[in-house]
Amino acid sequence: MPRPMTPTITAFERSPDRGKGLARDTRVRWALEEVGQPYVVRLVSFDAMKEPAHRALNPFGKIPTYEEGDLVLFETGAIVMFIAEHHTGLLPKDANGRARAITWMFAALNTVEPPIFELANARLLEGDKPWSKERMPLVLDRVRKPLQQLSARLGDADWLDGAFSAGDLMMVSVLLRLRASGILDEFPSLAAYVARGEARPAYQRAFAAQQAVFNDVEAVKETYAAINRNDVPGALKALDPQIEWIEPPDFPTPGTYRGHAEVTGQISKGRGTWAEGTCEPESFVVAGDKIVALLHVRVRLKDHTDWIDGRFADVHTYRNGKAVQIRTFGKRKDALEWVGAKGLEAT
Ligand code: GTB
Repeated sequence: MPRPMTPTITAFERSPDRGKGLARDTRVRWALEEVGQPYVVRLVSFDAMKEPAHRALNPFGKIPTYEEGDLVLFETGAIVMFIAEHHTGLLPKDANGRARAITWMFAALNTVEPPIFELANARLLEGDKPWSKERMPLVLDRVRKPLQQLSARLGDADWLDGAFSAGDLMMVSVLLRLRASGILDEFPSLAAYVARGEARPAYQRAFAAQQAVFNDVEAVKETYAAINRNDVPGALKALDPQIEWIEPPDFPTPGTYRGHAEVTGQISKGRGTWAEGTCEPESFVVAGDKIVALLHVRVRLKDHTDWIDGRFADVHTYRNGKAVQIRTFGKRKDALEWVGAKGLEAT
């Protein structure tokens, strides 16, 4: 059963893996998908993560975080465990089975992930050090050892302890980080185990959602960048031919515009009133297929000397990589409420 208050998680505004699902919000999304809990995602930039507002949620300045009403959680282990404990589907009903599933979550995070994390550091951050080459066999050895032991324990079972659990969700998420290295393929039973995890519909939805964020948010940014440089064809690139743009009465070009031709007229007319200035997205909130762009407009209109400085929001609905609707809201709060992200207006 979904919880009465929609939880909000945080994720990278622009994931360094470009949507390959390796950032840790994917495991939280997966858990939420497994239990059928809708959620909202607030995207944060690397800079915003280090600001006091984000550190109040996670003192270490990292994603993901989880907010539900007054509750704020960080650490994916704690978040996935909270989700598993408050819904059915990720932990067995019997007390010992639950404790064993939780044991596997800890094993994933405490035993299997640290050497994998160390390998990533050795390659990405220390690859150019004079001692890096000499140290690498030792680092690889530390990755392979727990994998051999895990593979021996899994044997030919589908999951680690009976039915799929939060323990498997965490273990598969951790092992997935190894795929690019080729090490996973040295352990065919673990590679098959990971493939079983990835084949789960809930994983597929979680993966698609984080990938869509990467692609679609970049497209939304490009829409505003094109408008700012007065490149109307550029602004249309991410808009579906059947686009519908709804602008409220108190805006410069109020009305509903359908299709590229009408939207071209709308953008050209609105943008044509500017002498100079910009309309920039400050941050993004994602709810399902809806991306809320929280906008800051600062423009000087033609024949005016004063500047208009305001904040509002556009909600872009994305389907198959294109915006099918853009709905403009004068108040950010109304846009967030409209997508079901009530309570986020203060951020
Ligand atoms: N122990 C914490 C948890 O499990 O929640 C660790 C959280 C964490 O490391 N978060 C990372 C982060 O916020 C993102 S997941 N980093 C930003 C920073 O430290 O400034 C780690 C991650 C990042 C990128 C990739 N990638 O691009 O492939 C994969 C994994």
